[in-house]
Amino acid sequence: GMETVIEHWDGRVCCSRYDAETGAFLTVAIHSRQLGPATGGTRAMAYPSRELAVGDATRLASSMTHKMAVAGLPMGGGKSVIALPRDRREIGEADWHRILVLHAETLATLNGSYWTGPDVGTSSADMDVLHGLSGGYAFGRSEAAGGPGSSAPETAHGVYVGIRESAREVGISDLAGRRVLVQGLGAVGMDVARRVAADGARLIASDIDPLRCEVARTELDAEIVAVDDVVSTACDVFVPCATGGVIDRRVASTLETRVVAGSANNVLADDAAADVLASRGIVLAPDFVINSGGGIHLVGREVLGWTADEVSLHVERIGRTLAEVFERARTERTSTDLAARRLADDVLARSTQSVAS
Ligand code: NAD
Ligand code: PPY
Repeated sequence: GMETVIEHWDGRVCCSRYDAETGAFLTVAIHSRQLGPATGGTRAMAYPSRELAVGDATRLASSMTHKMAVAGLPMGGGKSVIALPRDRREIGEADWHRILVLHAETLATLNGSYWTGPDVGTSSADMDVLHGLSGGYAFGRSEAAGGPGSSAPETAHGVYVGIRESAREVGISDLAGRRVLVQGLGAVGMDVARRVAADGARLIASDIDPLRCEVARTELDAEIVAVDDVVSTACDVFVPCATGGVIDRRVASTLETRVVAGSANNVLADDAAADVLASRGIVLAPDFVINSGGGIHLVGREVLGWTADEVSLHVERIGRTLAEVFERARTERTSTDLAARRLADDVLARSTQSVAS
């Protein structure tokens, strides 16, 4: 029921609307505006229930608050979820445009309290439409429309930097010959796969899309594993780049890896998973730290006026930040996940700009 799904919610506003014509159920969650206007992408996919869609929006929104705080960006956390009646690829052009019009209407209503961006199921082309129709409250427009383009390359850059730092934490200074398992060969995962393959890693990969697996097999010499076999496949570094909820306490207790470091938001399915990983000596790079490269790209370019080179330098700092998180986890004897949350909470507590919270 609803209670178990949104029990965690300690944010400011969560609003939803239903569109009978397309069957879409749209939710925007604003978790915090303490550090600045709330921001976070729009996710469009099918959900088993409205409750699970709202639960995803609220959980992802609070993760964005942590992400912005730890990355040192002057923004709060929010997220949009568009729960579709069927798979995104099966939604026609006209229906999809109508859905974007409705979402833009909500963005306009929120009047700058929340700025969206791309996420799973939405693209830079969609941001062009949302930006135009909402009055400008969308990051990540296409370069043709004057935006900074996809955030995926900088996300992948940050994940790669984070993989190197996390591996170092378990004594792996070189990825050559190491088994790196990439789950999800999308915009981020395929880019990360190319980077680790270039370092000489033994790539293992999985995707629900056989064509993407074929690309990784032929171009990167990847060994392909079935989607259902991913969490039981032994590796040195596990890189989840598909959707969230991959590691629950049971998976955490059996996962045969030394490091978990990928882009997927909310990769942990329950509260116990982080402690189980820590107790087994598996180093987890907290998702909202390691996947902040895309946010750094969007907010850096569009709010702070950074160049692509300045963005890249800030993304490199994810390595330092992770080292700080790992050190804190060691000294405070906590999971890395809790250590990163404490780091974010420290940033929020230090901020004096509390009027608009
Ligand atoms: P994407 O849609 O391009 O790629 C996701 C890939 O995962 C697809 O190829 C899909 O077929 C595959 N997939 C889905 N379910 C799977 C499963 N069960 N097993 C294996 N593969 C599966 O998305 P993306 O932009 O690459 O993002 C990947 C993840 O990283 C998402 O969780 C997203 O929220 C997160 N993330 C992305 C960014 C960004 O800038 N793109 C930033 C932060 C976080
Ligand atoms: C994410 O990082 O999960 C996002 O949703 C991408 C994003 C980041 C910052 C602003 C807008 C979208």
